[in-house]
Amino acid sequence: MTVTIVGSQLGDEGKGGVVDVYGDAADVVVRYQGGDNAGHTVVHDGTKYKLSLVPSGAVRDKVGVLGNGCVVNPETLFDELDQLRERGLEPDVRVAERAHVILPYHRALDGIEESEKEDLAAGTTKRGIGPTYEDKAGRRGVRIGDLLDPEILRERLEYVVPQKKALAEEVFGKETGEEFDIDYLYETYLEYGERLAAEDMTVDCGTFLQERIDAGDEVMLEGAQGTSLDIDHGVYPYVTSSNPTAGGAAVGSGLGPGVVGTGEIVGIVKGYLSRVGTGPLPTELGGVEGQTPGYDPAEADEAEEELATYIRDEGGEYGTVTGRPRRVGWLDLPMLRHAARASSFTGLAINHVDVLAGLEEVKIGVSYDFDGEELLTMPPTTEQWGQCEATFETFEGWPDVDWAAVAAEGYDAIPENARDYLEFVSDELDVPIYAVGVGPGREETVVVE
Ligand code: 2SA
Ligand code: MG
Repeated sequence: MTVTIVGSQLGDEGKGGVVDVYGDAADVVVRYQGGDNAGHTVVHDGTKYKLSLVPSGAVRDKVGVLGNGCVVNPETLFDELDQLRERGLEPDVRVAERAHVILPYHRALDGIEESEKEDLAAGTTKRGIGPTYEDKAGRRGVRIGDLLDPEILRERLEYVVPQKKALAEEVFGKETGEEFDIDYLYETYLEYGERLAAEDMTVDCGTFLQERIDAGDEVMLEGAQGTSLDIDHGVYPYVTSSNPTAGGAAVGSGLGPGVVGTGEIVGIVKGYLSRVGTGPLPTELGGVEGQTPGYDPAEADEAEEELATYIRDEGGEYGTVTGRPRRVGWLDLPMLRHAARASSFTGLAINHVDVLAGLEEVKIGVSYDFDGEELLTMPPTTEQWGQCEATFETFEGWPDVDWAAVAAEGYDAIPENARDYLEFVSDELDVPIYAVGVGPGREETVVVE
């Protein structure tokens, strides 16, 4: 059996606690898309681990797999593994031979393109994710399996590196260094290949996973980012370059849709919205300069700004690296209907219910007004989405309580108004609630029996 975890909004939905709960029951934890643009905090035996690439299960004595749909930066991979080992763990991590390798020129180009694109910049994590997927689609990528074969690696680099160098130097007018040097790349990445081979880390992912399932193992497929950041179903071009939606779990792991589709598919929902970077956001509260399109602080509604700041502070909605404020907004049901359909959610985990506690009233965007027409789901273009005005339904707020005690007691201990809010969302999406997050860790994740 499989359990697939999918972000239903814009990433950062608080997958950690839910991943912890389901990960405990799993034998194998697989990432099926993305790379070191994720940022999962895993708490195990009272210790916090920050991982951006290695699947969370690796800290819990599970087999962690980076599937063929991932883009892998070997430097990050080995740094994270070394860190785990320094803390006394013995992580068992496998990497799909079909997964693509993030090379230093991908990171360099990610930075260069972001600064050139201006208004169209997605505000990427600059980890080289987009440029690596570009090369994958362009059939000029380097795969993990290529690192194991010196001749193939040399051949691939000799073809692609001069193109990348010309792009950086001639199109963008930048000076380049060793990250565009064939010999340097060859030596360095061959060494990574040797280490992968020495530690017996590479697998034929789909076959490996199917064998584990046939032997009775539970497999958790851990999505990163979220539905509205999906390259197909998200708010293009303000998206990541992979498919976080559940179809991506099949394609990116090598398991068939029949396997993924007969398992559970849990949509992770944050009880409100937050967003890093630009693009429309119909249920946004207030705005953030430089991120909210057309935002002018001089014309902002003071009460709304206060509310936004309250939610931002309570939810810790500030960039982990830069500290810059994230944009926040009310829950957006059209966005969630779109997510539930695209991924066939069998259950929901709704997080951060504690963050909204203490507000007098809480709103949900239930539909959009698009030029006089009522829309119940997201329109296909981002420009249309930008013209949508949210129609809200208002709910009575709930008090701030001892959430640890609530978590210990179970679902019925959640304040009644919060349960009304949660059940409204579940009814509208026609998907049952499997879990409710009332704090960051697994202890604060209420599993609905
Ligand atoms: P990139 O670097 O090419 O993927 O950036 C493209 C856009 O995608 C956004 N992005 C994210 N937004 C929120 N959370 C992200 N990752 C989570 C984290 C992990 C998760 O906590 O870091 O949710 O699983 C994430 N990754 C990419 C980015 O801001 C650009 O708008
Ligand atoms: Mg995060």
